[in-house]
Amino acid sequence: MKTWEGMLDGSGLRFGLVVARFNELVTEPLLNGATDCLVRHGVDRDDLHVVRVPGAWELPGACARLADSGLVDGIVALGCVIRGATPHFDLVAGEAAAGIGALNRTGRLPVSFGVLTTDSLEQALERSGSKAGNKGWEAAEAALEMASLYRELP
Ligand code: INI
Repeated sequence: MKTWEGMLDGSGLRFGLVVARFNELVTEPLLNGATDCLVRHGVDRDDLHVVRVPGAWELPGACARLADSGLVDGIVALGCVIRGATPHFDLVAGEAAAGIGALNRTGRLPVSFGVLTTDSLEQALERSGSKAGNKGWEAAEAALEMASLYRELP
């Protein structure tokens, strides 16, 4: 039996961190968590490319451009969509998830989903570095494992 799995060794791997400015109170800590994760796992800071976009709606397009650039081996998409009184949440969160999912499914390089979709700012803050951890860190770890896997997988 041959098992294929990625390792959490980032040496020699290059990553894109595509981050939405909307709700930056949340997305900046997500970016810090993702960066910290990658650097602690051996990724060289010079191999990190940060791309900022206005909101989660814009994440898929920027991730697609970065994937096509050849600059990176994996991408972490970071954003935060907080439910409001209108259907806007569903449209923005749905587009971000569908767009990032479609890009990830092509398999050319991994695109992990570090987009929080919450009912309140409090829930988002809990998931960006307080009592529920940091989902930016988790998304970066997933991108790292998958980039390592894709380096090996025929
Ligand atoms: N963008 C977000 O990233 N999070 C949100 O909660 C949000 N809400 O609620 O409106 C949001 N809207 C902006 C959107 O992502 C686009 O930037 C905008 O529609 C311009 O295309």
